[in-house]
Amino acid sequence: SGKRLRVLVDMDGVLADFEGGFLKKYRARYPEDPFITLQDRRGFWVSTQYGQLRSDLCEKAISIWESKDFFMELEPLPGGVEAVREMAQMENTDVFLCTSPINHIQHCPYEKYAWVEKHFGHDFLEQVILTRDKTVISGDILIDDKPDILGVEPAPTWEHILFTACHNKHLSLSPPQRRLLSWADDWKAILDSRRQ
Ligand code: DGP
Repeated sequence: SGKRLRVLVDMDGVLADFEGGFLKKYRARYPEDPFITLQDRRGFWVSTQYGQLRSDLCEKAISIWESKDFFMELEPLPGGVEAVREMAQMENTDVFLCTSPINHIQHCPYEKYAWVEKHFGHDFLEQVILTRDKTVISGDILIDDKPDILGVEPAPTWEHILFTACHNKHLSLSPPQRRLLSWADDWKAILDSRRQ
């Protein structure tokens, strides 16, 4: 029990169901158009795969997450809010929510804060970090569903733990990269493995 452990937790795809929320609203808005089931999702960028399905679907996909209330109304993923609350209560442990807002700034940044206030309470707003470059944020662990987290810092301080999502579950990781399969998986053991 030496220094404090700092854990960075991503929001979309880790705490908030971006993929499920997207598909539901896409199908409601474009009922005549083809869609990609969550089982068939591949690659982090939703708009890329929709654009490959049919070129006009790229911008239709983008229109969904650029809409008002999209981020605010995302459902929590199972066990995530509870796990982060518990993590934040642990001794010698600091938790921050580290998330990249989309570049369409109208709704997303506000709604990400509002989502945190709704599900964690007002005080937890202190823990929010909005950044487009997670490599410049220091921490011991980053739990994130994006396979490649790149930025200007070539040697980030954190170990990236890949949180399993529909789009990354088929990827084979190059060792020593580790996964958290879900919030039912042993996240406490991963934290303990990084404690001094
Ligand atoms: P993060 O999960 O913090 O790395 O943020 C990435 C954001 O990008 C998240 O809100 C999901 C969103 N996203 C997913 N697919 C696409 C896409 O094809 N284009 C854009 N611009 N954003 C996407």
